Amino acid sequence: MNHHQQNTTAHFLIEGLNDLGIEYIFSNFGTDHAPIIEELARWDEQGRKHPKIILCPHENVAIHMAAGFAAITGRGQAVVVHVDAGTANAAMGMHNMFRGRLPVMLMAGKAPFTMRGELTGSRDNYVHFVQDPFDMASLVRPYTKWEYVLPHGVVTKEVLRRGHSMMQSDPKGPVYLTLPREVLAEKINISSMHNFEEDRYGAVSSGGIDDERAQAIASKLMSAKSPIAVTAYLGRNPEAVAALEELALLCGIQVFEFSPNYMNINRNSPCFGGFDVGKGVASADLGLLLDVDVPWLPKVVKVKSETRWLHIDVDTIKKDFPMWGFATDMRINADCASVLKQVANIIRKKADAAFHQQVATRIESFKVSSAQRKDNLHRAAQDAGKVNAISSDYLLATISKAIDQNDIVINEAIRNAPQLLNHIERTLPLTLISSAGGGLGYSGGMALGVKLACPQSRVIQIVGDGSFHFSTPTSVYAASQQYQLPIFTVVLDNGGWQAVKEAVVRVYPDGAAVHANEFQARLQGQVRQFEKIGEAFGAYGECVSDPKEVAASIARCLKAVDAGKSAVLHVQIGQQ
Ligand SMILES: Cc1ncc(C[n+]2csc(CCOP(=O)(O)OP(=O)(O)O)c2C)c(N)n1
Ligand SMILES: [Mg+2]
Repeated sequence: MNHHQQNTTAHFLIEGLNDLGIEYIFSNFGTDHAPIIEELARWDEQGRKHPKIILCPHENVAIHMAAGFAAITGRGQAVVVHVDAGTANAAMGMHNMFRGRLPVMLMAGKAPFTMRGELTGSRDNYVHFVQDPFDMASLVRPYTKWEYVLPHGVVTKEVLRRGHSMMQSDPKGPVYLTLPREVLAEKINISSMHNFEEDRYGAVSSGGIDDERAQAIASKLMSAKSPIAVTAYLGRNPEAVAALEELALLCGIQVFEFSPNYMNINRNSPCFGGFDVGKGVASADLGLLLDVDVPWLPKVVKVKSETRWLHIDVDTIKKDFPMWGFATDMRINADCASVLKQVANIIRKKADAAFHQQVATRIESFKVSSAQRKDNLHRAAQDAGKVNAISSDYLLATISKAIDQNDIVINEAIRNAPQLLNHIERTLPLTLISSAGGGLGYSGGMALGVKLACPQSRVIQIVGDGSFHFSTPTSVYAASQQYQLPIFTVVLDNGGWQAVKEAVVRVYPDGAAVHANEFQARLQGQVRQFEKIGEAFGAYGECVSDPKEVAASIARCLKAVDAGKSAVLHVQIGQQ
């Protein structure tokens, strides 16, 4: 090798991303990225393979595409944004990914620091003076596990490996790396660039537990009369779903989900208890909290003091929650799939006929509440509603019938989320995804990222009208068109922010706002045609206001999606 042969830092950045196995760079470029864009052209010219660039007209879509891709695959990708401005636009997505423990490497260029042409990449534009804030990383610091400024090209690959291992280690999450322009343009000797292999520098995963604690959990479960489990994000790992379904059947555990980010248990399992944790808590003598941040609302759900709680979670202490407040009797920081399998193995060996009989009787008793739940849902879905006030129960039950079990639903239905969760039957892991964070406008970008990860599945985004506004939809359908990622968007139009109205009613049930029926939550205007926003970027669009038309509208939209176009269905579910 010629020891004086050189390449730019930007070249090694691309090479380093390749080494990490990064498949996509969701990008929104600016003046800071000139050295990267130049290198990409050189690589293309030489026919060298680099991570695929997905251009996103808005950073909100870039970061949420990475979120959707990571939610399905577990593999964090790169997002490249423009200095502080792009970081600010991506910050809400960073909040969502941080709360969802989703890995992503957000990279922002940094404005050049030289002013007189001292180095390649030196300041040559007005904005280079104004896009250099004192503490750029503070924009996303509350939402990162790690942050760094690339100090010199010679450590590019080591820094990338470090950031990648951080984001992929349990609990996973976002990292932030900033790249000064002169550093990107700097020439580095090839001979000084080292490799940092995954097997020696890679991520650390949580695993199972010692036999003693597994035995303790097993014996508590075997002596419980009415065990329940509450979970929200165990379903990010299909193996954990299978382990939970098996253990629930083995021990007669009734499983509840509260504000789930994933489908955690097959809805057809006799042990699935639904989403009303309060019902389970009322009679439970033993509760398992499995990968859950907020198992219930303490103000609403009263827990009996006699109930014992075992908490198994990738993050038991909730290290990023300043306040948490759920008492547990045994806290185990571990991987749920491994622990549940360990416990099931012990119980299988210990269980006798009497235990199996007791469990069978218990599971039989679940049938009553389960049948009642299904009956209520069936009844609610019978009434299709009126013109301009289509029932969301009916709409979501109709969508459920029209889609396949492999199709993936992204839930941003907000006040209609209970209807979505209850009516859209899911039986397979990773077919229902929601954001763990509170930043609205995630579902469009996430749907695109999910479609990228699962080209064979249909992706259905169900979103409130307010959230659709937040989702930067022109950017969603532009990217959908450019990269042939068809998604089906259903906009639930209730004329604004029902959640905001309900918050006021909860705090001031007899207040002035209730009396005046004014909650500052109506989004009104003579023309509201959400479907046209899709149409403007090549999507198929429809608006439906008559319940009789719902099934046919859905069918036409799905046909368009199957033919390769996105579809936007604007549904009038009635003014709030
Ligand atoms: C970025 C962001 N801004 C504001 C909010 C506050 N917020 C929470 S729910 C909500 C209303 C959402 O409206 P929509 O999607 O139509 O759902 P609906 O409440 O009508 O069911 C708002 C504004 C938020 N969570 N995130
Ligand atoms: Mg709304």
